[in-house]
Amino acid sequence: MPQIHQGNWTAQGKRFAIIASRWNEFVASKLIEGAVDALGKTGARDEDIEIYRCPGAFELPGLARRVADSKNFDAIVCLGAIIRGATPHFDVVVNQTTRGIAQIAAEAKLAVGFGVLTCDTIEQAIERAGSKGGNRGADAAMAAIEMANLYDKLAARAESASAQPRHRK
Ligand code: INI
Repeated sequence: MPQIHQGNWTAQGKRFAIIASRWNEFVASKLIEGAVDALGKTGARDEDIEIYRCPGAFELPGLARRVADSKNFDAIVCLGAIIRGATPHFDVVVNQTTRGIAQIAAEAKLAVGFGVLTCDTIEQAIERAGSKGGNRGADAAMAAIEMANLYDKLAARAESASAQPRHRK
């Protein structure tokens, strides 16, 4: 059997930053609630969760980058709600936000959960923020927990490999 490497869903002992925009605050606050609830249920203590707020989704990547650079966290969870009905520049905001957060997820040395809703209507957003479509804030938190644990495993493996080189001269 090949070895399978994946992270588990234990948040205990890890530090989390939730980064959330205020646009469509009714939806954003539900995403935050979902994320905090998921982190708590999987073992994170309140003192290990910090919440950072910014005006809109466009500001999320800049804030997320600085929070990542602070090196105070094992994972960040990015949350927001971009709703087409509310803006003619929906596509610009969506593209810049997703591209910016994806870049941090690929480059920064911590786990990143993506819980930014991109919906046509406020009703669709509400559905995904704790009513019948689940809560994307909670989903993003669970993804961040899993990836933080997987990155820890990779780091531990790299450390033990460098302590015991396989190919000696
Ligand atoms: N920001 C959002 O987070 N959601 C939106 O739906 C939205 N709309 O509709 O425009 C939005 N725009 C603001 C943008 O993110 C920036 O905050 C703004 O352009 C200032 O830089």
